[in-house]
Amino acid sequence: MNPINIPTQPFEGQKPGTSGLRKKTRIFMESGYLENFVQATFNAIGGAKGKTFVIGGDGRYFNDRAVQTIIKMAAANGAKGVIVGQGGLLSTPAASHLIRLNKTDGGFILSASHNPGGIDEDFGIKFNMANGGPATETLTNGMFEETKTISAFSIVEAANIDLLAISRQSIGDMTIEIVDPVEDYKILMASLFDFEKIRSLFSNGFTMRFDAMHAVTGPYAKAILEDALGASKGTVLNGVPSEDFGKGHPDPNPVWAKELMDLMMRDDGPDFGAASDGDGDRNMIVGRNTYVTPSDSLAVLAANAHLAPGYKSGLSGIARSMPTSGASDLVAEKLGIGSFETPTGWKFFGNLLDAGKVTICGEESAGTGSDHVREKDGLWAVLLWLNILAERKQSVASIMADHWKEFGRNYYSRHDYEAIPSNAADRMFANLIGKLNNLASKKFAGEKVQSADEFSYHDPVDGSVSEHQGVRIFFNSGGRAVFRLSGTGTEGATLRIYLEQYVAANGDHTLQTQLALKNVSQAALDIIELTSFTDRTQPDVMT
Ligand code: VG1
Ligand code: CO
Repeated sequence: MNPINIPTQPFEGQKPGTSGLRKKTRIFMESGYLENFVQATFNAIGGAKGKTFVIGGDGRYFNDRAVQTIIKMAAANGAKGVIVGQGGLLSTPAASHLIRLNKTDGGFILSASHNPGGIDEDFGIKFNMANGGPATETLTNGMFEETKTISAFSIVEAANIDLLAISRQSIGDMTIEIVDPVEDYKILMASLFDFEKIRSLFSNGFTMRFDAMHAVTGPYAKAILEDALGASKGTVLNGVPSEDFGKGHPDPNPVWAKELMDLMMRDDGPDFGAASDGDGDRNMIVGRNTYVTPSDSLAVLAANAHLAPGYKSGLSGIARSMPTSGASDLVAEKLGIGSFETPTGWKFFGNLLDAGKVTICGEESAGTGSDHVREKDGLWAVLLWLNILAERKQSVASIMADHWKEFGRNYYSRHDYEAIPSNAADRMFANLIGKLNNLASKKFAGEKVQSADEFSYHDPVDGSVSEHQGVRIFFNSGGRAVFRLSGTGTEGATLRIYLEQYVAANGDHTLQTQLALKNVSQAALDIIELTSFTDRTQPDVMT
């Protein structure tokens, strides 16, 4: 069981500031690639000696082999123990919970989240820290530095571990605990929500469909929604995790969860629908004939959270990512609690949650969560919605209408332009940033610019500063356009344009979303000069 040190070379791929690595699966399968990331992580945290880690992933192609490799590397690096989800499976929020519950030194989560899976698609790995949250920028920068100088990685030669049996095994002195991926997470959910109330909602005929998109939440949703809460069998669609997610994108939005959307838009459709992404940290919420934007979902959850037992004493504050609409700010204002605007990415919420400044956080990309873990949590959001629906006994549509009547409506949409050549995207952004100071008072498509800036974040807890976090354009009309380049794509650059238009409480809340955003949308395209830098005229995905 002696560790062997295998020489390797500094490697490219890890970007500073990103909490993980996402690449084509075949790249991860090259000898030493995954190993380099894992060793760089061990080095950056000051070694693995005597430490414990959680390991699991979303079940995509190469998940099982990667789990075996990490176990053997942990053993070689002197780790004391690892906790592994049965079958190598763990959703991101469940991994976060296991890290916290067992007070481990961190965990490796294998997922490229919403990116498709398979030998010709994407694979990913991320490291979460002892608080259960994504590696902070300080640590990811450290990992990046390690990747530049790494010269060897350590691994033991040992037989593969049996990942299927709930058991305690060992390699040398390191223990390997194979645990049920769902059990502890289910107990946590039962401690936050009124399962009895939700059970009676279902027994009174309330209907639901949950689309697990062939990804990791299938087993969680079946155990919690169908088995514990009594939703009828068949409530969970696409509930068996598959290596290629049924060849789909496990991205919970109206485009990729079209089957569910079509069902929900029927007058005889279910009362409530939801979908989750590859690693289970994001959610889409939809009522009969009613799509709820993630930004609105965050606002509604925050405004009603006190109806669930886990939040009955109220919230300490609300945080949202910058591109997320201002709907949750209005709720925070009314509740008289703090609201925070952070850069895109869950890692920025960690300090606020640890410091007790916020209870609930969310992103426009359908990530919502609370201080129960340090990750966004798809099923948590679904259960909080169910708890609220069970208490208010109203349809999703009427809850939304009430909400807008009280707070006004933030019409919202995100337009994505995928696989733009990286150099064209870089030139387009350089041009945009170069002219930001001259935009105020100029008119585009009838929208007058009030102000424009590049967002930078000053963390109120540790004082760190994160710059270049996207461009914001505010219009006099109450509209806003935000531009960002995705950090999670694996092909060229993905431009995200986020569009928002506020209509006050006494205004018209019945407009079609894209129509309500027409002017802001055209103004955004004119400002970024999309057609002079690319050949694109239409977004690839609109959510
Ligand atoms: C996207 C989303 C962002 C989210 C990130 C990770 O990032 O926009 O809100 O935090 O994915 O989510 P980007 O850089 O491509 O816009 V997940 O579900 O991949 O852990
Ligand atoms: Co995800």
